[in-house]
Amino acid sequence: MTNPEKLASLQKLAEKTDLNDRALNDFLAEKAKREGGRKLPYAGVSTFLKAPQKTIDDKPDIGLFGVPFDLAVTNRPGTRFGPQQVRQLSVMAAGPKNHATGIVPAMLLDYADCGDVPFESVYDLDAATKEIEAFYHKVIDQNIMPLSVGGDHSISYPILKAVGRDRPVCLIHIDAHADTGGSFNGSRFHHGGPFRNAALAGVIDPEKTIQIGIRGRAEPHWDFSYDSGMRVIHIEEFYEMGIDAVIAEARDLVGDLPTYISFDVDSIDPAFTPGTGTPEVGGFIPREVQAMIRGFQGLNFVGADVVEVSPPYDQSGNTALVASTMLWELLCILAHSLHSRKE
Ligand SMILES: [Mn+2]
Repeated sequence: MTNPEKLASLQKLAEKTDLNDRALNDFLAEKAKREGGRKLPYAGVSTFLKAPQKTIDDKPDIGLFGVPFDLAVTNRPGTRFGPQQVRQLSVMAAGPKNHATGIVPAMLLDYADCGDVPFESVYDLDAATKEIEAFYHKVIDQNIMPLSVGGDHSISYPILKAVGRDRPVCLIHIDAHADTGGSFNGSRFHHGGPFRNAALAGVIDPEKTIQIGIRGRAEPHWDFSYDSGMRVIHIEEFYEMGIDAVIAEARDLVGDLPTYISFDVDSIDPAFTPGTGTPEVGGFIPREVQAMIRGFQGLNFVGADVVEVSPPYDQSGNTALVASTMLWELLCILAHSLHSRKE
C-alpha cells in the first residue's frame, strides 16, 4: 500500500481545478462565462475548428472558408463535400492549445468560420473559377487572411489571384503532384494546373516556390515546374535530405517575403488519407506534415489552404480528421504570423 502521507498529499493536489497554464485557464474561464458554459463537442452547428460563425463584413483577422467544388477533377469527384465533412470532423482537432508550439490562436487574434464560397455557375468551370476569384477579392478588400478548405486543387488559382493581386507571393506547396500541368481535355482550370496558372498570372513567383512530396505517374506533366525555376522536392529526396534540411531550405527560399501555403491531403500516404481524388501510394505520414508546418512558424504568411478531401472515398472519416489536424496546424502558424506583424 502507498505511504499514507504520500497518498494524502496526492489527494490534496487533486483538489486543484485550475490549469497550471494560468493564462489559458483565465482565457477559457472567461470564454465559458461569455458563452454560458462549455460547448458540447457533438452538439450544435458544425464549424471549422469549432470557430464562431461570422461573415466577411465582421472582418475577423483570419477567415476560414469552405470551397465546395469538384468541377475541375481529372478523375474522381467528391471534393464538393469536403468542407462539410471537415467541419464535422474538425471538432476533434480544434485546440485550444498547440501542445508542441504552445500557440493558442484564439488568444492571439480573432478567427471565424465565414461559411462557403457561394456559387451561381455550378455547371460552368470557367465561370465558377471567376466567381471564386471575385469572392476572395472581397475577402482581401476586408483585410481578412484567408484559410480555405476545398474543394479540388483548382481553387488555389482563383484564391491566389486575389491574394497575390498587388505583388506575386512565395508558395510552399505540399502535395504528391506539382499541379503545373497545361491544358487538359480542353481546359486549363483543372486541379492539375493551378500553380502554372498562378505563375502565368503573375500572382506567385515561380522562383520562390517550393513543392514538397512530389511523386507518381503524373511526373511527365510537371515540366513547367522545372522550366520556370520552381524547387521540386520529390518524396525520395525528402527522405534523403531529412525533414530539418527541407524546412531550412524552404525558409531560406522565401525569407521574410509574403508566403502562401497550400496543402493537398494526397501528399500524405493513402493509408492515412484514402478519401481523395488521386491517391498516390508512398507518401508522408501525418506527423511529418505536422512537423513541417510547425517548422514554417515565423514566416510571413498571407494565407493557406487545405484541399482534395473527398468524403465519398473516406469511409472511416480519417482523411477529414487528418485534413482538420493540418488545418489546425496552419491556423496556429497563420495566427502567430499575423499577430507578430501587428505587434
Ligand atoms: Mn494537388
